[in-house]
Amino acid sequence: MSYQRTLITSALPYANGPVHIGHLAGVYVPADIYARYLRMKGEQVLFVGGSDEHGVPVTIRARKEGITTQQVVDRYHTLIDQSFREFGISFDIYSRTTSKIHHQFAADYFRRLYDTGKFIEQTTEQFYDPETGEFLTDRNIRGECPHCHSAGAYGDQCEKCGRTLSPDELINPYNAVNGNPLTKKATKHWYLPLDQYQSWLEDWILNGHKEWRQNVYGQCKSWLDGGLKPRAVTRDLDWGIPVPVEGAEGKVLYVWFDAPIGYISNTKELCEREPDKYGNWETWWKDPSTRLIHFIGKDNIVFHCIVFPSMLKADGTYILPDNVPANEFLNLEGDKISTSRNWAVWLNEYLQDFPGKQDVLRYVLTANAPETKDNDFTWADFQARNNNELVAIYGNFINRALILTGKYFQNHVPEAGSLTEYDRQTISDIQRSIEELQRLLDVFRFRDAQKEAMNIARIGNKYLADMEPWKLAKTDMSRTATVLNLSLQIAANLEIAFRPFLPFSSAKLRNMLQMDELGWLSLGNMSLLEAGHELGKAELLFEKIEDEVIRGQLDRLARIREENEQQQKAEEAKQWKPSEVKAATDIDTFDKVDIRVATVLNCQRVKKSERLLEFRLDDGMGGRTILSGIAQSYPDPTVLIGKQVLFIANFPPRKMMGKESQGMILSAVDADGQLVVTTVSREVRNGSQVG
Ligand code: B3M
Ligand code: ZN
Repeated sequence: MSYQRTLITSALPYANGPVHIGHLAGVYVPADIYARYLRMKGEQVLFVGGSDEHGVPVTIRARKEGITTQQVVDRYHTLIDQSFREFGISFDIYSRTTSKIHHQFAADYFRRLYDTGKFIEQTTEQFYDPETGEFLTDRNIRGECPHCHSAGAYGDQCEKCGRTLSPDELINPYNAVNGNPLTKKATKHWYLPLDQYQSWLEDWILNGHKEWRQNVYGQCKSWLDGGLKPRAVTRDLDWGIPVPVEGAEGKVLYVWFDAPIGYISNTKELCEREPDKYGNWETWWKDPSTRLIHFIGKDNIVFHCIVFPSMLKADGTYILPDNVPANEFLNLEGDKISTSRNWAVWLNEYLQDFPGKQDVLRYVLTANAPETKDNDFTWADFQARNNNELVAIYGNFINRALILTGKYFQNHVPEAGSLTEYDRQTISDIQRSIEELQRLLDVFRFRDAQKEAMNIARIGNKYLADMEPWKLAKTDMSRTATVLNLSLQIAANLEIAFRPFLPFSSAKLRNMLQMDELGWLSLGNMSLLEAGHELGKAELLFEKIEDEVIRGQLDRLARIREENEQQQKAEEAKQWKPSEVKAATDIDTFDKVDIRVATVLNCQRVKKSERLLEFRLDDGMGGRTILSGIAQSYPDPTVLIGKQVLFIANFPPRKMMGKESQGMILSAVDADGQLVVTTVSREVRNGSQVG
C-alpha cells in the first residue's frame, strides 16, 4: 500500500427529484461498499457526497411544480439526504452546492484560473427566445429528434431513442417552457481550452491508467481520439454561482464547473467542522499520498476523467483521481430509467412498500450491478434473489445454526473437538472465498465480490445439510458440538464478509451472535466465538417476499407506462403538421371511386378483435355490412348509430375475421392518431353520391 488515505467521492445527484434505484446501483452502493470495506480494514477514509443544486434540471423542476428553484432544491436535498441515510450510505459529509462555503470556494477557483490566464473568451451564437429575452440551455430546448423523429426530444438527448444530441441537430427547435420558436443571438463566454490539455491527458490516462475499467478507458480514448475542443464553463442563466468577473452580469458558472468543485468544498466544510477527526482539507486534496477515487455513472465519465482533471491541472496544486470506477446504466423492466417520465423505483417509495428491507435492495442492486454493461432491474429477479438467495441460503444457514445451538446447547457456543478431513476442507473452501472476496473488492468488482460472500453462506449451508447435526445429536453429542461450533464460526465470518454490502443485516446478526464489531482482519479466523459464549435471540435475518407484493409493483409500473404513452401522444399532437400532399392525380382516377352516404343502423365490436367495428348500414340500396378498423377510437361504438357516414361503395367484398366487408367507411386521422368517421353537414338521402 503506497498510499496513506483514500478520498472517495460519489457523484452529486441533481436535487431535482428523489433518488432512485439507478442512482443507488450505479454510484452510491458501490461507493459505500468500498468506503465500509476500507474503514473495516482500518484505513483512513473520507467519503464525500452532496446534492448538485445548480444547473438547468432544478430550474425545470421548479417551473413544472410551480415553486421557486430554492424551494425545489430544499425539498429534494432533504429527501435525498434522508434516503441515503435510510439506505446506510455512510457519507462522512453530505452537503450541498448552494452552501455559502461552496459558492465562495467555486467562485475563488474560477477567479484564480481567470487571473492566471487559464481561460479563453469567445463570443458565439446561442439559441434565444426573443419573446422572453432569455438564452436557452440545451435541456430547455426541445424539438423533433433527427434520428428517430419522435417529438419533444431534448437539446442534449432524445429520451425515446437515447441518443445524445446537440440543440443544433433538433428539427424545429422550440422553447420547452412556452413552445416559442427560437432564434440565435451572440453571447460571450469563458472556455477552458481542453485542446491544450490533450497531450497531457493522453499520457496520463492512455499510458498511465491502463488499469481503469474498460468502459471508462474506452470512453476516454474515444474522446481523446476525437480531439478535444475548448468547453464553455459559464452560462447565461439566473440560477447558479455568479461569474466573479466584471462585465459578466447575468452569467453563472456552468453547473459542471462548480459541481465537481463541490467535492473539494464539501471536504473543506467537514474538515473545518471537525478538524480533530479529519485534519486539514488540503491533506485530502493536495498530498500525493492521498488516493482519490470517483464513483460515478457512465454519463459522467468525460467530466470526471477529462474536464475536472484539466481543471485541477490548470490550478496545478491538486492531486488527480487514481481511479474512476464508473458504472453503466441500470434499466427498469426493460426501459431506461427516467426522472422526467417517472420510470423508476424511488427509494422513498420503496421504503414505504418494503419497510426495513434496505439490505434486500442493496443486495439485489449489487448482484445486478451494471459494472460492465447495462443491466435490467426486474421485480421478478428481486423476488427470486430475496427468496432463493438471501432467505434460502444465507438466512437459512444462520437460522439453523442458531436454532440448533439453542436446542442442543442451551444457546451457548459448544466446544469443538478434533476436526475431520471434511471440516478442514470446508474451512479451506471458505478461506479461498475470502481471499477471492478481498481481491475482488480491491479492484472494484463488487458484484463478484458479493457472490463470494454468498458463496461462504452456501458452503455453510451445505456443511450443515451434509453433517445433519439434528441426526448426530441422537448418537454423538461431541461431534454435534464440533459441527455447530464450526457453523457458528462461519456465521460470525459471514457477519464480517457481508458487512460492507448488507450493513443492517450484519448489525442484526451481530446482535444474534452477541459479538463485537470486529475488523476486516478477523475474517478467516475460525475461532471468533469462544466456547461457552452465550448467543442472543435467534430472529429471521430475511423474510420471504410473496407474489402479490410483486404484482402490486408491476401494476404500478403498468399504470405509469400508460400515462407516459398518453403524454407522448399529447406531445406529438402539439407538434402536429399535415402530412405532405400526395403526388398529382386527375378527375378520371377520382371518378372511378364511388363514394356514397349511408345511415348507421347498428355498430358493434367484432368479437375477439381489438381493431374492428362492424357497421350495419342503410345505404338506400337494400343495406350492407362494412368492417372498419377504428374500434380503438370509439370505445363506445353505439355513439355512431343514427349518424350518416361516407363510404366507398365499389370496393370488392373482403373477408375479415370470418365476416364479409362490403366497402370502406371514410375516416379522418387526427393529430393524436385517433380515427374520426366522416359525415355530411345536413341530412341527405341514403345512397347519394359524393363527388
Ligand atoms: N449532477 C449529473 C448527474 O447527476 C451531475 C453529477 C455531478 S458530479 C460532480 O448525473
Ligand atoms: Zn430519438
